[in-house]
Amino acid sequence: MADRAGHQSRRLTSPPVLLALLLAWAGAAGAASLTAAVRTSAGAPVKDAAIILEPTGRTPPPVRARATIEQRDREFIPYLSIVRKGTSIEFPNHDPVKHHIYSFSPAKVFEIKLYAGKSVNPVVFDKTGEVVLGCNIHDWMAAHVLVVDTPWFAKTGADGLARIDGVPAGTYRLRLWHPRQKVATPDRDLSLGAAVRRIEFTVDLTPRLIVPKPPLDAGGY
Ligand SMILES: [Cu+2]
Repeated sequence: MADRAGHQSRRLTSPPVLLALLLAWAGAAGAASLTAAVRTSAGAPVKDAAIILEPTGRTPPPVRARATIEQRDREFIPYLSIVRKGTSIEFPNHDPVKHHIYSFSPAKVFEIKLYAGKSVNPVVFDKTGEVVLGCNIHDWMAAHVLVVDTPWFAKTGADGLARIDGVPAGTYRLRLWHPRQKVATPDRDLSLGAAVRRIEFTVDLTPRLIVPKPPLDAGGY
């Protein structure tokens, strides 16, 4: 009896153990990584390029995400935010002066009138697309929000590199977007397996408009 019970108990427990092992293996084997290297045609690394992987099949359900765009030294930080559709963004003002921020972009029209400190309510970015932010008081202030419908995205650093990890194996449409790209980059279809894929892009940019900031105490704003 004892043998039979032991045998039965082994038979009962082995399938879940096997399943767990199988899932662990599939998880490890199924997670792909993508590295994108973005340069200008002259070979300079391109910072703030958005790299987006959109699954051709099912998109994972959105989660309630939050993001922050600060105002510091009369600039928006960061210059580019990539967020998933439905993300709430807060706009804390760390400056000793007020800001009045706005967007007229179709993907999100809003304004937060003259305020200091914490902004009143977070703004929910509920449509995909490109949003340009400005400030009514400080003309040189500019920032960009790219709203996407996928959890797999990254932006390039000063070295022109971006990496996306933990992507399930499958087929994707790879997009590149930069706020100042001269020409739109065509999307690429690619299939990701377990290995790290490296993709290179060449993107030429219009120069960033630099408007000198008046000293804080001279203009008083
Ligand atoms: Cu401002």
